[in-house]
Amino acid sequence: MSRVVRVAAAQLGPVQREHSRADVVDRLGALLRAAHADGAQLVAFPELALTTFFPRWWYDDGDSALDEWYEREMPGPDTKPLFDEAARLGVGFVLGYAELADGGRRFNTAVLVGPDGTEVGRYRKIHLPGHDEHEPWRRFQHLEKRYFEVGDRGFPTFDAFGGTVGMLICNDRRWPEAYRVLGLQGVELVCIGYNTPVHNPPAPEHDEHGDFHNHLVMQAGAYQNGTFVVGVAKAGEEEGVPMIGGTCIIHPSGRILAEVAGLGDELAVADCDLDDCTSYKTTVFDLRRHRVPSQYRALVDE
Ligand code: CDV
Repeated sequence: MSRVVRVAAAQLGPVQREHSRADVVDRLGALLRAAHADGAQLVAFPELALTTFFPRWWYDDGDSALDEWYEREMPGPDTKPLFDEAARLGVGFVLGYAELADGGRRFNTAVLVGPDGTEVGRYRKIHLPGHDEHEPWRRFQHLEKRYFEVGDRGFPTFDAFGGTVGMLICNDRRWPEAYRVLGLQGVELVCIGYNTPVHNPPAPEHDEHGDFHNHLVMQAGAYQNGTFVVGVAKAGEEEGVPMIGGTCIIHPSGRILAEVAGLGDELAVADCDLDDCTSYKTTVFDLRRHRVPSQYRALVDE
């Protein structure tokens, strides 16, 4: 039986502060319909897709304005139309959002939804970049360490779309361990949403390499674990902060199969034959045969 999954990486252009959830869900719906018209079975949306990237602003403790950026339920009243539309079309999707969970816990989350519109599983971001105190010297803040807890579910994989699917979120993509934990579970398709400013305040000397580093880490993660990788940006100038694009779909060879051209709402679509993972997983990256975990203690010792 063929294991070809037609995947659409659905890049979002900027979402400004004044844009409502309903505005954004309309845009996501339009991308979903365009992807379906192109034959896609799975549509991947970016990290924190429903709002502007709010960790760029400082909020005092207890400021209720912060809570407005989070979803208390998924789907909720604003996102239900997207779930309904996806189920009507029979298309699955991955959506990044800020999750306000039981007990007031806050996570940067991605949900995987099947073609029937029900949740397959979710992932809570583990590598939270930035800082947790106000740093006024920065042109903009990056307060993920303050506004989110480290994900508490590890790096799960899910049986879906005829294969083994995992998710990472933005900064996770720079860490080889994240892909490897998924690789050890036989992952065949990894969806990664991101919001990456062009300017990195602590290391402006990296700014000129932003697009290169984005593809470098995702292409390496794909090849070294014999998996497809779908990288999806929220791109363009958001609230005065330019963010990179580079949304793409990467083959287990590490080569880019499809890539968007611009920084707006745009699709990259590719047929991902999950059986293409096999020759990598059974030869050079046969992880069980060739890894030497007894020599890797430094990876997990504090
Ligand atoms: N949203 C992110 O995780 N962004 C980081 C930036 C801050 C470097 C990234 O790794 O792209």
